[in-house]
Amino acid sequence: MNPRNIDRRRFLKRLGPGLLGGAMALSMGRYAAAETGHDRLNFIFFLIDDFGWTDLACYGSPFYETPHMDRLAGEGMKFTDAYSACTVCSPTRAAILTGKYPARLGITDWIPGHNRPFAQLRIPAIHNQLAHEETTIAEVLKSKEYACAHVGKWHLGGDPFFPDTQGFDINVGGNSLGHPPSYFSPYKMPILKEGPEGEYLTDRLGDEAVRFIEENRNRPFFLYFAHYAVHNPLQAKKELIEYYQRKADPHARHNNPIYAAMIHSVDETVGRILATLDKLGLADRTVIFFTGDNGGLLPNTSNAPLRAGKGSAYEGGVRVPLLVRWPGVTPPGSVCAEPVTSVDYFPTIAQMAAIPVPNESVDGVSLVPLLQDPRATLGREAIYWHYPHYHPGGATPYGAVRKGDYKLIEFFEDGKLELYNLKEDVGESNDLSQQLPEAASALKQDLAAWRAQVNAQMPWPNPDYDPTRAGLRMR
Ligand SMILES: [Ca+2]
Repeated sequence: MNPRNIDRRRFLKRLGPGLLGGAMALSMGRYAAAETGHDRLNFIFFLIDDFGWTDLACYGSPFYETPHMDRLAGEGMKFTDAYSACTVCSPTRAAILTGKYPARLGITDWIPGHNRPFAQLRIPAIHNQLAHEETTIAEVLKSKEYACAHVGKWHLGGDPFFPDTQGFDINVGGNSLGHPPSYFSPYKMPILKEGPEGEYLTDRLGDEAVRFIEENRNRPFFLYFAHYAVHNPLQAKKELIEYYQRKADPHARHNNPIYAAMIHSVDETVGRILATLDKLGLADRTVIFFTGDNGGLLPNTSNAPLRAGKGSAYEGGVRVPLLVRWPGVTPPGSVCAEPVTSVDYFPTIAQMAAIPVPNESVDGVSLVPLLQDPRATLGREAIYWHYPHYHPGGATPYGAVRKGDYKLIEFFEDGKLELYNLKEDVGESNDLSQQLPEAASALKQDLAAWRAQVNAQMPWPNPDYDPTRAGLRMR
């Protein structure tokens, strides 16, 4: 049988029972079609770059001020165990848009990645763009007359692989770059029209996002709002930096005033969008997702109590905040501890929109049951990572699996295994692989079976390996 048919059947099976059942009944019953002439859900997806797990007040930061993000948590659901599909940018973005694991897509490092020619392992080549053949959630929504906007960072290929070739009607600022040359105009970025000199990029993207909502208030829309912030370079508005300088304690876990000011500006855009939805009467039928593409970058922030940060195999590299507000469905102020990951958004949004999906395989599962009841479980066996690359953040080529409370990391250079019980040891300080060798071995087998299933590319021994030059980086 054609494997695509199997994938399609699997997808439809997952989508099936809830499609016209509980989720839609719940959502459709709570609001009237009203004066706007349609009663379909809108979707806003905030993706904050390099945004750490504790970079919000509602996730425990005593320093960063995030009242609007906290409002989302208070009115919606907060996930404690949400993950990015990768420890760096591009793979996670590809996973969000397609519902497929980065390993399946062949986009396992940031585009265009980098190489260490004398390292112990040779790393596989990655695709330098998201292939046009892949179906994005924007294309799925566009097929049902949604207006789709991409605002912010794309990082999934240059021309001709821009967002307007992947289902987005509008593309503001999305190009091949992983970060802006400058957060202040002139930005000198492809695709983005310059603003007045000194305009701040985060504010500008907020303006563009608000305008898109206002212009599309009378039709269903999907706004994918992928902030460039809070990625390097650290640049923020002077008055905000000064504000945070006054309250910074150099010995505290979070203490960088520029980084705090960048978060502050992002939070203001969240506030402006919430206010716009309220003003236009759209809040009740607009679902908001808010998450990050990988862990916080050290030392810009600290992800403590998690270990390490962006570019590492540990939780600090991949555990991210996730807030979802689905009015009338997500219980206000609810907290969900089920592990979820980037590939889940595609099937979630498809189910919420009651849209039949195209003939594609999807690795994620719909989060709708959790959004209805945070104590529900997805019944999923495990979630996986595959990063056959080196990273300045500390990662050497590795794979990882989380199953229940346990996480196994397999380091490909020497085959070393590390096993952690995240429920008891969220900081991954107590490696249980020697104490629980059978559990470690079983998870290692799960990981290998998954790699085979997604055709994961493995690194291989490097004939030019030279320990004295192993850390040398080249494109
Ligand atoms: Ca990133």
